[in-house]
Amino acid sequence: MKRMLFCLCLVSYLVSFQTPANGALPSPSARQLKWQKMETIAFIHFSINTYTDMEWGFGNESPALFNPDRLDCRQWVRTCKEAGIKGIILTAKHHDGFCLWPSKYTEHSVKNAPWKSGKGDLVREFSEACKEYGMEMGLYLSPWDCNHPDYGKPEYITYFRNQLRELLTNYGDLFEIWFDGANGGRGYYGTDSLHMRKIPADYYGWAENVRMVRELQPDCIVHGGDLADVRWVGNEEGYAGTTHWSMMSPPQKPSAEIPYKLQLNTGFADGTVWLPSETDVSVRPGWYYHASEDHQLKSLPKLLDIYYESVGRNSLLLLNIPPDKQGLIHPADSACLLAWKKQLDLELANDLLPGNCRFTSSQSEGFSRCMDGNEDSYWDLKTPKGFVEINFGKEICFNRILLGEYIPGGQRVKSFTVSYLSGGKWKELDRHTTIGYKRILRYPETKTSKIRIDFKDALENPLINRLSVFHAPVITEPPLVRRDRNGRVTLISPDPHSKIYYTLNGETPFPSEKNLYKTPFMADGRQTIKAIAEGGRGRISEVSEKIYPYSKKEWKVIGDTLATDIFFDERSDRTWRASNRQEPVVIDLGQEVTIEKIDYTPDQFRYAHGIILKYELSLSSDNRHWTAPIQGEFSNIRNNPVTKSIQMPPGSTGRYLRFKSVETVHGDAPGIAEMDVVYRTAGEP
Ligand code: FUL
Repeated sequence: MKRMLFCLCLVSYLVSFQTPANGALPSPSARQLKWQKMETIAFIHFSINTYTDMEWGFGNESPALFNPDRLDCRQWVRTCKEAGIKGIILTAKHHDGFCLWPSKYTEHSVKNAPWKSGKGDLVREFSEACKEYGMEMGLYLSPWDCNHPDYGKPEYITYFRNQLRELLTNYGDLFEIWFDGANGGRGYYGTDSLHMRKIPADYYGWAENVRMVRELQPDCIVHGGDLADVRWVGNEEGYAGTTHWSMMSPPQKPSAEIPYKLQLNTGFADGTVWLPSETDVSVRPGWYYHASEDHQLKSLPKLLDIYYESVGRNSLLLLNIPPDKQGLIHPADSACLLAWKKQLDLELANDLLPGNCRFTSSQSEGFSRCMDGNEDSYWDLKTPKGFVEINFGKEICFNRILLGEYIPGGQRVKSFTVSYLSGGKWKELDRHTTIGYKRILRYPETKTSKIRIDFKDALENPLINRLSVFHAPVITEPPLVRRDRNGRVTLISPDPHSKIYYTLNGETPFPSEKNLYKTPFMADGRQTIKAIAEGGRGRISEVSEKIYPYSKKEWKVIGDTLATDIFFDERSDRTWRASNRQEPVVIDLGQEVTIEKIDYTPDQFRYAHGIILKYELSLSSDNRHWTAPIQGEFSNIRNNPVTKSIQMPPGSTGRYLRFKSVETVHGDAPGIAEMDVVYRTAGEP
């Protein structure tokens, strides 16, 4: 729903936009071009949710919770700078309505927080830190406000614009304002009960909101609303489509045929407006910091995938790093970012072109401009089709090709192929569609003396301003550690040629015969399993670690052996689907325990089904007498369908759990890929 609102607004905007008068291709404004060249920017999600362990607050949270004792915006900005990030967007106000600046228009802000005795202004400190480090500053202002009593009424729009004006005028230049499209409807809205407030599609009056931005911050990019400069990429997992146009149009067919997220993820070749995408994704499962996720940061290989599937697919990457309760970026997050930057610099450091290569091309005039390092000069192919053949003069090894279009002339390439010479014959490596601002292709290490790129089709003659070939150092991905309900452990490496070494004593494994993994093995009960993979040429992966506090052998789903098998197998590629929407599942843990939290993992397929949005949960000691059901929602699971936790109140004891889906994201039958229960047994502290 929340994003649908965004898309409906987007469509109304697109319909209002005329094809450029001269029939020329859509192209970026100066503000959009400057933004695109930033390539990688960061989100900072830090607010009252940091202290409630929530993703979406209800608006009734007390400002007294907000008290970061070591808050240091300079540390945030320094960390991002060292990771090569060019701009940072701070959640000045998220959906719960709590303001990180002492707004004149509400008491629900840092004014009434213990932090700096209510004299703090976090947006100011953030602004000063950005200025000190030469970092571009952006702000996130949630239109949805679960705290404000007038939300849903006309009066709220005045309040929203007053706050927008405060942010646009009091904190310096902004490179982007993010008007989030989420609206779950539920909130306290200044009352003493949780209830729903729906709004009409044209509630926010975006024309005036954007006019204010243009007037007060003319160089500021607008994300969201219906007069945006950039679009959402259509997911929060960090990937743009392999076909990715910066142009958008009203849906070619009723959006029911082309899901709107897919439209956002691919764009339209015949799009009538330049609306490049922003790929927003968090370094952790959630957008806010949760201590329970400290061990779930995205791995280096995953972050590299995200870079290549966003910046490397004509999108801009917006990577979220959430500071912890102290107000600091966690050391694990900093280390993760710096390792990512270091590896990327290694992978795209040594361009094999032009070197001593000889080039043959369909249009030799101006060819060298695509390799001169100046993105404002380009090779004009003069015809929609063409080719370039690169002769390295000797055998080389490559695994990356980088291409770019001179986008002030519009995005033109519709399809191209890459081939290499092998055994005296040309072999086609692969076929692609779009290039755009930047396209980076990854290959297995490939040896050849010649590479050929054939431009097969284009909207107009391609204007290529980047061409590079790299031999990136290959990293070895850490192995997956899986243990099924019976304690059978399987270690899996994404690289079938790598060897896996592991330990069960908590020590870091090293390559040795005694640590070598050969086949699945039994390791039930309390276990710490650490594993590494050793790839080609001896490269060692990061360490994978799984800590198992107890056995799950006695766990079962009463009356459903298939569910029993799937819920506890630690496999995200298998999902159990209920036969009907409302039937609860009852899990028997085999003993009376004190439950701390319950983790639900939805279907992990890219186009997932059965994602549970709202649930009811009860506990029992005898499977007859049940506690009053806990009702809750998995906030933001629609766009971020990762493992979500239900934190249980202290002293929640039982042997049986009854878990019932009340509502799913798509209204279909609920699906469960994994259920995990974190508990203490009677004897444990
Ligand atoms: C979504 C929000 O609901 C999330 O909480 C987060 O802020 C993400 C960036 O946008 O719409």
